Amino acid sequence: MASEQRANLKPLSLHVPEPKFRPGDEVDFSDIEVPAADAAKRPDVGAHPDTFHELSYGLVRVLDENDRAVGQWNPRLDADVLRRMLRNMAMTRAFDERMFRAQRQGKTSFYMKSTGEEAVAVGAAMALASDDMCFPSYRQQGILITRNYPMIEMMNQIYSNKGDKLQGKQLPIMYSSKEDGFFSISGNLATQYPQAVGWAMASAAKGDTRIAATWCGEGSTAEGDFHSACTFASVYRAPVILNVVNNQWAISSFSGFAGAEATTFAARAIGYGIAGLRVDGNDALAVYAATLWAAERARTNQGPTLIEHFTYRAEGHSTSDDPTGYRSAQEYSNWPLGDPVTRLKNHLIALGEWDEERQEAMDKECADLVRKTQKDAEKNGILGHGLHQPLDTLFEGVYEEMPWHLREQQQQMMAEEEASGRPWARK
Ligand SMILES: Cc1ncc(C[n+]2csc(CCOP(=O)(O)OP(=O)(O)O)c2C)c(N)n1
Ligand SMILES: [Mg+2]
Repeated sequence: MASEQRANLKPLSLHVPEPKFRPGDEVDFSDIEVPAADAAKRPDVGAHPDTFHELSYGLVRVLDENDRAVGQWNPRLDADVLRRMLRNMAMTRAFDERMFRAQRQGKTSFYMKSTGEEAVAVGAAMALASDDMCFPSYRQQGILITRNYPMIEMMNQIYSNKGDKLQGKQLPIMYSSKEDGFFSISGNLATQYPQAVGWAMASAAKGDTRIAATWCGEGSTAEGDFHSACTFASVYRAPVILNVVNNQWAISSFSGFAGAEATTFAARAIGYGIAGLRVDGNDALAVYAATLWAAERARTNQGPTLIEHFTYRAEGHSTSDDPTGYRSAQEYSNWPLGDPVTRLKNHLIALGEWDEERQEAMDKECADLVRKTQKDAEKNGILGHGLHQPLDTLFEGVYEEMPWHLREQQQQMMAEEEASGRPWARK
């Protein structure tokens, strides 16, 4: 045996990552470096990819500890735009709260919140052109809200009811809207990455001016799709923004399992020759500024950008998850980058453009609108109100002409249903 032949060497061993804190542990995040808000330099949008080392390991921030917008990345937005940004984030949070509760009330089988990560989707959606194409993961509902997609359509999809445009064929929350440049969400992690790069390449090949943006979680970067997408994006300088939302957790598995102990996710860009930016994901202005920079780079044919949004998943992975079983509750309360909604609110207050009363009124207005919309959506049905789509439509909408073997299966299923006496077979 080889080990006997080399008895003077220590046996090989593997490093198995272990999260620093578990339930009940005292959390100490003092090792997380939070650079000053004005520390990061803003390079020219055409800068060569090999000059992004510092930006891939640092942190692009705009809002400082006194709630002021500072530094080279300050996008200098006017107060109306800031208030719109705040409202989009507050609406996303209100929507999440309500739909989470709807799941707990048994009205839908599944929901996923984006609490604590609202700035990632809203900040980016506001910086992109409204017709740029988004290839999101399941935690960027803020894009649809920012693009004014009707919330009732989202709810109909969550309830898989009569009004669901996807006819109950998708898992709740897996929205899709061609008109709003929102590609169908897929449960198969990271598939949207090569799709976004391919779409961006096609846009360039056709001489179009629209760019693509995609999002995946830090855990999903371990998928092969992430890496092949980066290669294609780099080789062809595809007009695409590759967002990695590092919310520290991938269900119960911590970011270390996707490589966070060794390096940053933004630094993945270095090996591919892509511009890499590591951004404070709880700072809506930093997300906005980084996205605007990357969009200009892409739109001027100067290449893709990989943006890591450093943030924290404040709630469970989904309604099927219970994070108290694997992480300390103190993690979120001690998170050094705070809460994105509170930070933007405090910034507007510091500017003299907002106050607590207006915030309270806005929160109430958002909650009321969500509740009213929910009532309307529920008129189209909820889980447990029977089957909302005719059963035979289960086979439709995939092929223009249904192949013979599916037609045969459809007929067989309908015959079985009719024989069973259940009412579902009736149209
Ligand atoms: C290819 C694939 N592998 C595994 C899963 C199961 N799964 C669903 S979500 C998830 C965690 C993803 O974590 P991350 O990419 O960090 O995104 P987050 O949920 O934190 O936003 C896993 C493992 C899946 N849906 N698809
Ligand atoms: Mg994650």
